[in-house]
Amino acid sequence: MTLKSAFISLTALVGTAPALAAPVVGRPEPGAIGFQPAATELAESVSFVHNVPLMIIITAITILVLALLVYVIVRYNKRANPEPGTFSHNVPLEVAWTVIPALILVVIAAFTFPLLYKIDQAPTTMRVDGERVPIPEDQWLSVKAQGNQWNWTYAYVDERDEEGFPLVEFTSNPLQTGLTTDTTGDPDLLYLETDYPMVVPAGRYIRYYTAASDVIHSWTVPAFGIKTDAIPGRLNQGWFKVDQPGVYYGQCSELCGKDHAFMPIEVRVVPEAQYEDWYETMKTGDWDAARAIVEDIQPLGSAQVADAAR
Ligand SMILES: [Cu+2]
Repeated sequence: MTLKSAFISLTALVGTAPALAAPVVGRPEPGAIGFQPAATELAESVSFVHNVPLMIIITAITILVLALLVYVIVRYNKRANPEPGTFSHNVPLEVAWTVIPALILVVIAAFTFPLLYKIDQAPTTMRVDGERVPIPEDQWLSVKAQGNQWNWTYAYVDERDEEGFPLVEFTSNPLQTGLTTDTTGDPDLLYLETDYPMVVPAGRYIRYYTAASDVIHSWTVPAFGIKTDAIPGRLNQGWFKVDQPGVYYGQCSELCGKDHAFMPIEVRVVPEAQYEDWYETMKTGDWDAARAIVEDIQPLGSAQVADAAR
């Protein structure tokens, strides 16, 4: 937590923050280190693998190598050891320094392979009242994020017209052009805010597809723990579920040309009713009215909180 976010939490505690302000929960903080706070189960798993097993292993390796170096420097320098040994090769040692690193990789794989599988394969069951039940198809929402030089087009593909075109499809442009003279938007969120953000309901399973119209891009939201290459002519997919409403920011994460740094991803996670409101307004074609609907993010009702927690 940075000083600034500590200050924000503090002002929220004493009640000076406006009641309906959009909670920003996923964004890079100046001076922060480590991952952004996890907003999904996937991001929690990614943070755990990084912070616990990998951190323990890398710390142990670093300490061992440092200790060996210090030992060699002290014990075998020219003064302490004027007559150096003339042997070469030590079979047991060479076998050990080949086999032990291989075993360490196997241990790392035991953590990372299941995680890769979990990220890749959408879940089929969910927990309701402590029991695992199949996820009903209506719990899923499909959104396609198409990368373009240099913005994203979002298509809500579950509902389509007779010709197969999605009823809601729009392009999300950065508010900031990246020029130093451009003072549009919140200076703390430079390059991250968009005109028409992606909007999804809290607590629902989101299946996202991603592709590109020109070069390779990458659809990435750090707080969700997802990063999927958007490739022309190929449809990649992934999934996420966010229980906490808020605004989550990401950026294209594949070098894609001169404005690569200016194709932000803004995802507004809102309660179900607010989402429906936004979606119906988008269908009428009045994008600005729809944008206004998700400007302030409503808090979850108590029933929804219970729902989201399961
Ligand atoms: Cu890109």
